[in-house]
Amino acid sequence: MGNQPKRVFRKKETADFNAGLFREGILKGDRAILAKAITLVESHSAHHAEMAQILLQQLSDIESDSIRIGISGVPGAGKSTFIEALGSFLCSKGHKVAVLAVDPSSNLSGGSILGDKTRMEELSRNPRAFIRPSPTGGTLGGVHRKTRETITLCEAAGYDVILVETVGVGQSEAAVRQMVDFFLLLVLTGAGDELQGMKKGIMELTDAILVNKADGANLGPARKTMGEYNGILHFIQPATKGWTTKAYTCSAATGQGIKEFWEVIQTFQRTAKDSGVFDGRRQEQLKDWMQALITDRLHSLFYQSEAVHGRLSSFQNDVLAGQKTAPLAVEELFAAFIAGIK
Ligand SMILES: Nc1nc2c(ncn2[C@@H]2O[C@H](COP(=O)(O)OP(=O)(O)O)[C@@H](O)[C@H]2O)c(=O)[nH]1
Ligand SMILES: [Mg+2]
Repeated sequence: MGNQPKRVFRKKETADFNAGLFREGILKGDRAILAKAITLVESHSAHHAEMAQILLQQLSDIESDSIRIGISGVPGAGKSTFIEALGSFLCSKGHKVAVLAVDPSSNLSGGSILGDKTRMEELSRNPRAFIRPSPTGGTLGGVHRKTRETITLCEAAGYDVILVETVGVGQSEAAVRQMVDFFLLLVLTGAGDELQGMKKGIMELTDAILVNKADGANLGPARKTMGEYNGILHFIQPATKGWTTKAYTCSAATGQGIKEFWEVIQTFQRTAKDSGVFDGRRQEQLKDWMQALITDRLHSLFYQSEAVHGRLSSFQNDVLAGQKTAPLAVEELFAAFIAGIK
């Protein structure tokens, strides 16, 4: 088996692409094959994208009893340390844990989770864990799509806890909320200051707020902060119907509160499954995903069209020069676009 994965990928790619072999490898939990499949999903080549779609289609019948958890928080909140602690705990309980990242800024930084691998040293060596840095390049929409497909691949490979980390910038949080069952916000003490700057919108996305670094001299302040968050959460519409978003404390460094947090997740999963909210959300997410794909597709079809390309800048100039109104310019552009695709 050891040599197979390399051969699958090195051969002349399209004609010989053996989705069946990939499927088999993934179902066996072969990490090398899983990594290669993710590389296909993340690739910018249309050709690889096509191969990825064939494979995803072949995996669409795989059932998975997974939980997808989004984890957000400002840099320094302790996300990586927390994922290391939670991930290692879950692996020891027999779970298989995949850690993915959505980081639109990684185009520039080269992927923050990479540097973080040192903070996830134990987890990255654990045979039950799989850590994948954020795909680089492309728009947030593109990164979103790739991460969604990567989740599918990881679940097919038997990973039943999917942790999706994101940096605390508004847009990526909303994108991650769209692909997870449970959304966690990690915060630090000093809620007073932080809450002022924190957008209510982010709190509306969360299913739990964890005040991290509740250890040593910080234990008291962390508990106080938890109380403050709980006070505010009273006035905020919960992210999940039938679930009350609450604040808790933990120490990712000592492991205190990690087991209790997992119990919260399990209660959430049970409650949301019993009420139908869990499956309902996943269905909604599939619909949204499809909608996003259509929008993406239309967008690129429009801007890549010769008819649009050839006219866009002169129409823009006309509008700027006051020779055409913006709506008229758009009307004419669309007329040209539609004529071009007929
Ligand atoms: N005392 C304490 N320090 C922590 C805890 N969690 C993380 N840290 C430290 O906080 C810093 C930032 O943590 P990191 O996991 O890299 O945060 P991230 O940027 O959100 O991924 C590191 O120096 C960690 O060692 C904790 O529970 N207690
Ligand atoms: Mg980090």
